[in-house]
Amino acid sequence: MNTETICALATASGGALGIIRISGPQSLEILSHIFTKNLSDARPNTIHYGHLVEHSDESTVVSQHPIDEVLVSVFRAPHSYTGEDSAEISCHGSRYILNKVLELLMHYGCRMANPGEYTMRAYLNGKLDLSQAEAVADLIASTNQASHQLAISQLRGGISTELSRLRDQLLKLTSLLELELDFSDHEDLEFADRTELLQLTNTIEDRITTLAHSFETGQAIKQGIPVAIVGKTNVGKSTLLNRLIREDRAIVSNIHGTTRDTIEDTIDLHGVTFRFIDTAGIRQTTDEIEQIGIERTFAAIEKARIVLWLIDQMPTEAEIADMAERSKGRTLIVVCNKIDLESYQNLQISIPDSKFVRISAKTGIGIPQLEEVIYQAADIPSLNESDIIVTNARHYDALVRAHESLQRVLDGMKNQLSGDLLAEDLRLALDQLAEITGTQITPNEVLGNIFKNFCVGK
Ligand SMILES: Nc1nc2c(ncn2[C@@H]2O[C@H](COP(=O)(O)OP(=O)(O)OP(=O)(O)O)[C@@H](O)[C@H]2O)c(=O)[nH]1
Ligand SMILES: [Mg+2]
Repeated sequence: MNTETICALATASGGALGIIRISGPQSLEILSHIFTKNLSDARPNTIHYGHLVEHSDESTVVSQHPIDEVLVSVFRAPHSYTGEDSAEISCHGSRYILNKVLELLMHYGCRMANPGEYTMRAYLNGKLDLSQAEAVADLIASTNQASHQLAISQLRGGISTELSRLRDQLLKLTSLLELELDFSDHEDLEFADRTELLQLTNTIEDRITTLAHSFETGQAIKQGIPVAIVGKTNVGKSTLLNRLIREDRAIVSNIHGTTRDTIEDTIDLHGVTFRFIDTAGIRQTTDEIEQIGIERTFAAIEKARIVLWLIDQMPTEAEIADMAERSKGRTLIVVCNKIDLESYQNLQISIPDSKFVRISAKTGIGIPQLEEVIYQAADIPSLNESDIIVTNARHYDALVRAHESLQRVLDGMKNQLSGDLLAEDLRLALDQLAEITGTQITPNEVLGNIFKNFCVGK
């Protein structure tokens, strides 16, 4: 248990209200110094109306300066967010008031909280496991339905439950192997059936592989799916970007080479965020700056998951081959633009493994269809509440290592390795999975890395 009492502003400045959080053993005593009511014996889960006041001179008879009219919520250990005695003061959102209150709380013995310190205390006090603590930060950062759903599911223990299931299976495996060891002196005894062991190991390995693979989807959902809009100059790339994001973001003109640098903006399609990147048009040029812009276009293709290749005339075989090569590993969508003009209406092109859509970026014809094709191309599985998707790089890393350990177990089984050698790798896999939920002692350095990215007050 922490002996220090911490305080911090939990809300962003500029709102009508500001909430200050206090947590630690002295919370209610310290708060009582500046509140018109003594809260030292306040019952848990109660809300108290009163005034925050400043005492001008504590040695003489009370001279109180009112600071604000507030509500104080009182929580008691262990039934609070942090697991400690704590309180939340709802003040008016004035920067002056909030600073004043923090200053007074510190005067009476609070310390300013570090980023994520409330959640770290919740973890250390066993209120949350580590993956749930991380989900708190994801929840606050979630910007769309899908990332919100993943964060909520993780916060509610989705990953933790799944991992504890895997852990049980690994423990069963370990005990079967140990059984084999215990009886290995008795040659006439039937040992644990290795085919059964192999099956169980395969099942666990499969599940870990699936979880690790889900990280790609998790990343896409969390960070937005990058979609590069590329093509020759003047085909209407910037017009399309503006149309998709419903805003005049990029400069549009009939001068070739208008866009020099990449321009990025996002929209949500069916609750998933897509990051559209408008790029400099591809052409031969001696202009040094334009050349750099075109290099960035190629870099944008490399980073993209979906490539929209905009055309307004039939590309040559060489151009098709070049684009197919550059967009390898990504979904290529060939978008024929300007179909509002008669001369552009009959363009047809077919490239293996790519999709074809006809639009007019200028008038909006075909845009809903294009959005649908883009959404399908992202191949985001429709998420059920029970789906476990890994969104955290630390979790992914631990899963990959656990997978390697299990792979060694499998190889060992195939090579008739002895049980004690196998058990060693099994134990390693168990430890690696435990890192995710932090059920084992987590080094301070790791904790520091996790919580430093939280906001103060969380
Ligand atoms: N008729 C018609 N004109 C279009 C359409 N889309 C774009 N344009 C016109 O084509 C010209 C070029 O559009 P931009 O969006 O600037 O083209 P771009 O591909 O971004 O060009 P660069 O930035 O130079 O590579 C502008 O005059 C647009 O108004 C369309 O669907 N129909
Ligand atoms: Mg442009």
